[in-house]
Amino acid sequence: MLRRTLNLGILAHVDAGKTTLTERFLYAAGVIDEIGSVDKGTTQTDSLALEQERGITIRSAVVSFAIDDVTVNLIDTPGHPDFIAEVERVLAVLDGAVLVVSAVEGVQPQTRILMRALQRLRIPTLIFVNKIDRAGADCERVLEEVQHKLTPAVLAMTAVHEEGARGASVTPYAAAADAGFRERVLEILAEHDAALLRDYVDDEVVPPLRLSNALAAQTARGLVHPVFCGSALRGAGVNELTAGISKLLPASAGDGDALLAGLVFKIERGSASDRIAYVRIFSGTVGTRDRVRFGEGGEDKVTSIRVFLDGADVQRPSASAGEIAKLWGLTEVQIGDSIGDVEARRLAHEFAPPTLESVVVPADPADGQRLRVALAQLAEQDPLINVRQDDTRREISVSLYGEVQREVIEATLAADYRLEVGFRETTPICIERPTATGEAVELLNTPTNPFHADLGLRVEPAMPDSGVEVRVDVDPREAPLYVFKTFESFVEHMDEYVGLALEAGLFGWQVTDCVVTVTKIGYSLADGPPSRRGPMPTAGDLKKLTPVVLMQALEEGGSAVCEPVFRIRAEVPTEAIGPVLAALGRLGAETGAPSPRGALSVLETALPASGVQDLRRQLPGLTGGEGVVESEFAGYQPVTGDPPTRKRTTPNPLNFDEYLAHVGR
Ligand SMILES: Nc1nc2c(ncn2[C@@H]2O[C@H](COP(=O)(O)OP(=O)(O)OP(=O)(O)O)[C@@H](O)[C@H]2O)c(=O)[nH]1
Ligand SMILES: [Mg+2]
Repeated sequence: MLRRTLNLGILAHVDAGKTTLTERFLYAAGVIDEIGSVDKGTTQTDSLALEQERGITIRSAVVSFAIDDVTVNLIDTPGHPDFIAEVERVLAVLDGAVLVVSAVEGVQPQTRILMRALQRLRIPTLIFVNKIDRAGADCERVLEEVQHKLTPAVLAMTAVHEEGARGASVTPYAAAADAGFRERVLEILAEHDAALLRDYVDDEVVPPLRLSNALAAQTARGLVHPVFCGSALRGAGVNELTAGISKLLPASAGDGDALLAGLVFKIERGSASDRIAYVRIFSGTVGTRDRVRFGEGGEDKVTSIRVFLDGADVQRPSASAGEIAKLWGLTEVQIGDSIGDVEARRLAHEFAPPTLESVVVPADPADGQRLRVALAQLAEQDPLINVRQDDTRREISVSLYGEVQREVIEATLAADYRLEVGFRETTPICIERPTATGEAVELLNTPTNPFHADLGLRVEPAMPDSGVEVRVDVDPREAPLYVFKTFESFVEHMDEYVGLALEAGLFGWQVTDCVVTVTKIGYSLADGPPSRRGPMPTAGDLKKLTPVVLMQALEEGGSAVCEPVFRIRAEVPTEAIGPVLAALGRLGAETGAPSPRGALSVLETALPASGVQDLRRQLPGLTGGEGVVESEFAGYQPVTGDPPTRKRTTPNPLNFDEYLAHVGR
């Protein structure tokens, strides 16, 4: 029998039951004899000590089981918003997903964020409404919420009985026997299927097989989302969901004989501190002892390969298109690297970046070097922590999504590296946006330019969230093609140099939302006229000159420091509304009228990152522990008052002598 592979992500808000559901699948497939429990710390995928202690998933984990002729590589992801980077890294390797929603808590802000990403990437997604056994479960309400807040294109696949009780169960709807279900299926599928629509309108009888094929086809295209209900804890509805996964989600396609193309989505360190790369292979085959290319110019020999099979990973001589493999031997490989001869896919960038940072301080000042090594290793597994060190090498800081992630880093350093550390206060990561157009030119053979090249740059403000666009507006004949070979390569290099130079603006923050145009380029020649006579420049000359000109242009136009802001939604006991409103007022939030919902009132407003942290700290005291606050990143907005500055990791090019001493001539 030809085996197919389905790389399946399980995504949801925190505590929805992803890890419990994963255990259920493994049990149902006969991979484990006993179902592990998140609360006892005995599940397969929450294997880190820290995950077991805390009862939450921190890292994505791959585990495999079989449904008929399909090998499912299931990726259990964390639901806590502090670990969303883990989810982001797996999105590009999925063939399909199950989005879990709790039948009690319903659609959460995190659910919306995840569903939007799944839809943008057109990942075929089934929805599982879990915890139907818990008091307060209400699948009908949750289904309406899903339609209202996530997508109207949903189709309930199961009926629920004895909802809210331990004995809650489900039965699948059948198109053959259930006219009402058949009608609903036809109605939803006809929207994207002209032939079905015709038959529907003409009252033709549509055979059930044609309906189920059409449903699978539209699910595969992400046009419709079948919804299953059940209880991962008690096993109800899991068989129906399993059948849905095998019938409705498309197994991976790929040619094992084609050129090798893979993507590294996870890095782990083995027991011998060796680097293990998790690679989704899109085409071709990789074998042990093959020399493979990765990233930008890396190449190494694969020393060992393991693939996932029935709850374990097994050694194999090779791995092929469609599979996820663990590769040993690629010592310098990084998350996000392509593997092989062609690039098939890149990592997704679907979620907001971390908005907080904090300085990490070793308890023992003598541990500074060990801390740097340890954090560099953690950054291999999670590049978004973006370890920064200022040029005096005294302070080291990391980017963070939130307090839980900070605690996890602290605990990991203690457990895995025997490093006691403290964190300074977490502060928001701001950005800088140019406020007006600025231009600057440096000419060669002038006192302020030792770099053997002319360079002119213009910086213009652009729309918020537009990022950086680099344009080159010079005569191609003037570009130093003897350095860069082609004009395209020159443009690519300028793009890179501008990107590097924008890492720290006038106030030390990353500069973004602008258009940078190269307005002049020139270089010295050994036999040129006196004004142009001099040594030929190297790529390094332009790389070092770019920040000098760019900062001058930025200074001319000016920039505004903008802080991250969040939309928040607080649910508080109605009697506590007064103190909460007062606290929000002190934090500078403008709040509309609260909308009372019986004993609870809902407040919605926007707050800067620092305010969200303050509110989270104050809320338990203000509401007797009853208040909850949800926050969702909502972009950046100019700070009021004195703009905060960030310590640069390299000297400011506007302090020319210091800069020159740092980069060299
Ligand atoms: N009553 C009931 N409880 C459930 C069900 N599924 C999970 N739970 C419980 O919900 C809690 C969270 O379950 P997990 O499986 O850890 O949820 P998760 O989605 O993996 O959580 P994170 O990975 O931390 O985001 C645990 O206490 C589970 O026992 C269910 O179907 N019914
Ligand atoms: Mg989990």
